[in-house]
Amino acid sequence: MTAAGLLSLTILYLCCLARRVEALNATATSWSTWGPYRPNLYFGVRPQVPDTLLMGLMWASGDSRSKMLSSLRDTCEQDDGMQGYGWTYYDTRLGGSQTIHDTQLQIDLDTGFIKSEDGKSWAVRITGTPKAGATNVKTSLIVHAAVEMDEFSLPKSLGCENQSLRGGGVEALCRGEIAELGHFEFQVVGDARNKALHDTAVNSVLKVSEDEIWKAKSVFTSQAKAVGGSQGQSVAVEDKPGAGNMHFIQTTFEGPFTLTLSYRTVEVAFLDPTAAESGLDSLQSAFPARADKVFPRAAPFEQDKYARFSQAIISNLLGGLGFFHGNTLVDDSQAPAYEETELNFWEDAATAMANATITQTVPLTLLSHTPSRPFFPRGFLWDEGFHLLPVLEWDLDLAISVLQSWFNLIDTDGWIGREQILGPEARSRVPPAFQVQYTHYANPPTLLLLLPPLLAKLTGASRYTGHPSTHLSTPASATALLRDLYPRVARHYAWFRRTQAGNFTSAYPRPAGAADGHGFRWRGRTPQHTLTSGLDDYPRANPPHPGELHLDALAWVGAAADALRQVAAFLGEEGDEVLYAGHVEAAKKGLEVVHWDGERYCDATVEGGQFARVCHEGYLSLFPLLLGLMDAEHPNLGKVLDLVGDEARLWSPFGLRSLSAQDENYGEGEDYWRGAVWVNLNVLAVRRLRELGLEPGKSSREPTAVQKRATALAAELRERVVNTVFASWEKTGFFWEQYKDKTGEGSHSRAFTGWTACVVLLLGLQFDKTTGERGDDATRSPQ
Ligand code: 6A9
Repeated sequence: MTAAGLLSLTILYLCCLARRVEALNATATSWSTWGPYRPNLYFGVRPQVPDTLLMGLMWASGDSRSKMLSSLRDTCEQDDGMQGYGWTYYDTRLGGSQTIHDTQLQIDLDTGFIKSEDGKSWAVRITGTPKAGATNVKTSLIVHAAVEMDEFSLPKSLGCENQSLRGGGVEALCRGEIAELGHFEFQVVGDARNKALHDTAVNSVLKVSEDEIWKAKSVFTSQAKAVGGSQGQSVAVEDKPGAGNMHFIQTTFEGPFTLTLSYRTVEVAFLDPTAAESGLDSLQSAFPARADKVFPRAAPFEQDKYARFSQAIISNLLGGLGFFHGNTLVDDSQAPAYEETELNFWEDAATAMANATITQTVPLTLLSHTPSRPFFPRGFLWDEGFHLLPVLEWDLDLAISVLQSWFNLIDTDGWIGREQILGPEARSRVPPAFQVQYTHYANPPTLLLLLPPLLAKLTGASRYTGHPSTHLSTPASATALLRDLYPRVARHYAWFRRTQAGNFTSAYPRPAGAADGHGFRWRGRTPQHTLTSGLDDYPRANPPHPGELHLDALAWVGAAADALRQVAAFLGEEGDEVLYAGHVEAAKKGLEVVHWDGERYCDATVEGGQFARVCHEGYLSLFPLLLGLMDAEHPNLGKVLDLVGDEARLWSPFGLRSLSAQDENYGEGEDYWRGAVWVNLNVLAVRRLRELGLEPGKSSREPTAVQKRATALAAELRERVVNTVFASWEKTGFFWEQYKDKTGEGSHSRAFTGWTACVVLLLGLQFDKTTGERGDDATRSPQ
């Protein structure tokens, strides 16, 4: 070995050692350590610790070995015959209960997860209830557990032994040790009433490699196939307990059953089946009152069915929280074509992309809610800003730790990837063409917009009835938090302005008075898509032009600047406060000079050498309103409200349409953002219209006519949107990605409890509809 080689080995060793020590110091657990943070699985548990213990539950028909192998349920899938699944009550801090209606296998499953306050123990109680009328229902349950090797392949241990007490008692016991978790144990405990068909089998698979560790189903299936037919009719796979890094504990039942999986670090006791059961019972009975307190319901949504609705929404939003760890694919080639300055820039960019070197980043970590467990079980930047709106009400600590996790991903340039596909497990759900993130691509900065409401909660300026914040309740700690976040968010904002700037050189004709800071442009568009804007197929200038200016990009800059202005003011950063206030004014000026065509707000482009506006009425036209850049006295407000309330354009029986029914593109092509009702932006619309109605008038105390209209629209829109999501949930058992403007039916992805969950924020809004005057808000802060 060369001296250099020896040296680098030594360095590697020393840094392992340093890592190891750091990890040992970090064994402190808290309520947040463990949870069902693998939302892509029907039930999967892991700690918020990288390279660690991954656990989960699979189930299948217990009729025969071949049926078992062909019906194995593991990852949430669209088409495996579930008639609804989800959390009926769930709190990230405490636990909750998920019901799974497996119509194909004729069984209802319940996974009740509960954890101790110190985070050192938890249990999941799995109950199976055959569907009414179904006889001889045999179900095979497979608990799986695996330890990851850490990045230096340091040994981690896990061993299981079969206790095999049929019909009750402990069925299996596993022990292990991982630096971050210390010594731990978990056990599977049966119930005396269970009719177990075979002895519980503990099946160990030795040395499953790093890229297999998360594939419980495929590892199990190939293992089962490898041991082959020697087992005859037996459903259980091979009974071979022992040390290994992946274990399966399988039990097959006939009829109803209960099985409890309990975990503990060895210094505390197990949550045994009795403790788990009573803990879950008290969680369940306390949950409705808590949900009602945080999300009060006002007329006409007082009935109990809306209470169950709001509980299901918040539970499933929270139940979609995932902890992700792994590398991601990035194109940071900064190819000249990515400047997008030439005509046909998207073709040049595509060529450059095809030739670019893709980098695998170092492993990154993210704690994030997810748009949908079966479809999009990973982090999406602008979605998370919506997810955190209800979470901010529910649990401030949780919202803060998610925000911190996202802001930690902001790189030294200020960039943050739009879609976080970390590690092979997350990657396995995304076609290769969509895996790579580009360092010149942006996405709406919704997370920045959360800072003012967060600040208001931290300082007590706005009402907070969620979990009492445990360590941020003093002004000093609020300041410390914002001081910590501020440089990163400011960097991200500066990155956005710099990289998504519109071109105001003499190269393109611009309206008089338009200058730098008055216009921005999403990079990464093609004739059909502007994925970076979040409004994928919303119609824009066609063909695209390097001189384009996008209305929403400018509105996001203006709103983000206003958010930063408020943080700067709180922190006493006067210079920054003035700077950001100037950016807000510039954005407002740009809206009028560049984007207003006399009737509506539009995109702008260059056409035949001339400045031209591109007007497709829809959500895009509403951004100045939605993002708080128009006040009640704004001269264009009346026309914007005309558009909102026009049945022939945006106003549908089920909420605001994404694209006007009169637009030539309405319902055309992919028909994604071309008419369907999206809940996230409808919620912003209700909230903003309502605020406009409540704004104190400059000249009189009475609301103006336009304010009364805003209030009336808000009140009516609120009811329509809630009714739409509710009716569809009641009928299908699912929340949906979007709703059809013609029928109100849910469409695209189901089990979409991402931003659709924001509907819960509408339940408590009160309006006095008889007078059209200012209403009161059950969720408003005391003045
Ligand atoms: C592509 C296909 C299984 C599209 O909710 C996440 C995003 C939003 O941010 C965006 O505004 N959704 C909206 O227009 C879903 C996008 C999913 C892209 C995945 C790969 C995977 O097929």
